[in-house]
Amino acid sequence: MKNLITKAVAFTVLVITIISCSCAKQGAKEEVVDLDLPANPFITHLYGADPSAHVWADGRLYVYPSHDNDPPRGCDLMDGYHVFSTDDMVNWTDHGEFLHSRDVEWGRPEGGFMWAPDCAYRNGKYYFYFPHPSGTDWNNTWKVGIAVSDNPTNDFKVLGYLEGLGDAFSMIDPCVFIDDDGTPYFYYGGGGRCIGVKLKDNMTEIDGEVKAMTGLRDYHEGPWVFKNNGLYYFMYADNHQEPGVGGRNQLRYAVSNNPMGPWETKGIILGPTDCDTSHGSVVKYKGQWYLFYHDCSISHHGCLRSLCVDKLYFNEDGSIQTIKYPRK
Ligand code: FUB
Repeated sequence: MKNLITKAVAFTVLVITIISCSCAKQGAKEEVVDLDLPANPFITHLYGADPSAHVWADGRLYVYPSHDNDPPRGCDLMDGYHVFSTDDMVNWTDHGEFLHSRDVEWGRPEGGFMWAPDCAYRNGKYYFYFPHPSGTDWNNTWKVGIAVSDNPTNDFKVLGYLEGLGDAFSMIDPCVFIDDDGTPYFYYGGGGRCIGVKLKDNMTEIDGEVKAMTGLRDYHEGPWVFKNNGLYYFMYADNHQEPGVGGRNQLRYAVSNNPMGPWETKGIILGPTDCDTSHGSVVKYKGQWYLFYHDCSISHHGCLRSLCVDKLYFNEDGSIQTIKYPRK
């Protein structure tokens, strides 16, 4: 009898556990922390552009922008990457300069031209991808350098550059996207041309043939790939040269069921700002999506740009609401 009661109790506990686990799964709703945003621009002590934002395992949000040096000479003198981090969007830490063109052995002798970067985490290491020319003839000699570190903010050592990418003319603005199954993808390109390719697990070699990204209406530069609800999103800067609408770049997006496209152009995430260029990233932090981008509202100069952030919202059908610029 005692044995029977023990078995009945054990069975009941098992059933309750199964039911409660399945309810927890079905009802699992991601908590959204509604953080206050800082005033834009949120970094005011130095100029920066092209922010790539990532959330790393320590729960902080990190932003890797390019650095506009003052005084500028076009975008030629951009150099000395800094990384910034926060855990509340308002208080930002500048972790200081962590990479300069003088650290790049294969780089152009005159330095500068450290343009829009990205960073990725894999197997305990942080990989920093930066476009930099290898010759004086800068726009024909772009390479994507790779630096690696055991931590996200400093000690980056330049390993070399990604080989096998093909024609270098105007090929800038690297972006690395790691899919849910762990496959890393690499995208880059300016001047109207963008390519994508898988990366090997070592994050320093391409895995297969590069492929042109197609279906991107009016693509100019600045790719950024992310995923929401199983759909891949490709954000980029357009040329915005349609007659009668200006010339300042906008951030457009396209979607696909495959991280290598073909892409279907959708809408505009950010219309023209006060800057000719536009370049940014989309990231989810504490359950809320954000757009990081740049404008020129401090300097009113196109090569002295400043970092901005706004909340980004999806509609029920997966489309993205256009952000109001400037935020009031
Ligand atoms: O910041 C230098 C270049 O300007 C970037 O590589 C482009 O995306 C544009 O923002």
